[in-house]
Amino acid sequence: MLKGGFFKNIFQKVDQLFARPQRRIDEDLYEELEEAMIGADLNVHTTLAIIERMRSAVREKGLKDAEDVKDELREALVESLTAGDEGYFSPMKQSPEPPTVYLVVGDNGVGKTTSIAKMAYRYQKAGNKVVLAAADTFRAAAMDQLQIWGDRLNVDVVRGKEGGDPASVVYDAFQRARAVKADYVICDTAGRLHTRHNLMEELRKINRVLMRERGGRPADETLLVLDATTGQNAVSQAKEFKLAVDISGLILAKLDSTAKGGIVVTIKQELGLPIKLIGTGEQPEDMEAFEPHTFVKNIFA
Ligand SMILES: Nc1nc2c(ncn2[C@@H]2O[C@H](COP(=O)(O)OP(=O)(O)OP(=O)(O)O)[C@@H](O)[C@H]2O)c(=O)[nH]1
Ligand SMILES: [Mg+2]
Repeated sequence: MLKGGFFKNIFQKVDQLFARPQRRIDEDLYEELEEAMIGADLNVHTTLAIIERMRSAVREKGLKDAEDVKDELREALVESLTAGDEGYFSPMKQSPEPPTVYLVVGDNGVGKTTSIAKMAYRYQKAGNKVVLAAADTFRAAAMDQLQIWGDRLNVDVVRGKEGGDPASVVYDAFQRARAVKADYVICDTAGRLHTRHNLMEELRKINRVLMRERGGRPADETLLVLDATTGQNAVSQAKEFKLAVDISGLILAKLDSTAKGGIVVTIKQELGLPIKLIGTGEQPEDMEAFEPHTFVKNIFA
């Protein structure tokens, strides 16, 4: 279920333009809309296309009411999120035989560990057994943080030594999961190493170890976490990760903390990577599967 309220901010400036009393459909409205949409991190290309679509709808359907234009905007947003790519929204892949393995990657501070805790909470609540791999061996504090979540949620955490080999932590977690017949292994990874090159090499090595252990099968999903509050920077990060590792989907964290919800559309347009989950707060239950219709419905209060 969607938490009421948090989406309200996301497109607030755009929404407010329609809410003014006696709002007329005129050049001012289009101009203010354009500015507000771009201000909400919707990319320029999409913004202009949507405004153009509004203009023709107003002409062809003889729309008079600003509320009707808002309906056009809603439809256009849903279409930009769903069009052109049948496989864009797909459920999380499962392994034909347990455990299913998810690798969670992303820059430091974006929300990896918290998102993993939320996933663990979700799967466990649905009756699954989960093992977490604290493979961010670069920082002891990072492993501690996952451990704290594990203790709080009563989920098994497999950890290594500080400075140890992350791939061997993933290996150990996988073996543990097999031994205890767990359904999921979710692996936390480092957000920062001495060099970017090392980080990408490490992620590739983790997948090589998984493939060796799983008869050629890498992680079922390699999920890149992006911080929704960082806008275009998140898009650049994704492009960089995408070049180095095979990202299968995105977790968009901190959507509750931004007024720039247009980033969701920009991600689809510029990256083509499906948003699988969205983060809506700091608590374990603050995560939703991403669904375009519900999302668009909710960004307008
Ligand atoms: N409001 C909000 N805060 C979030 C969300 N997800 C994560 N955070 C917060 O963002 C901060 C960083 O989250 P972490 O999960 O530690 O991020 P990380 O990617 O594991 O960071 P490193 O391990 O340092 O690379 C924490 O204060 C989290 O509580 C979210 O969806 N909403
Ligand atoms: Mg972390």
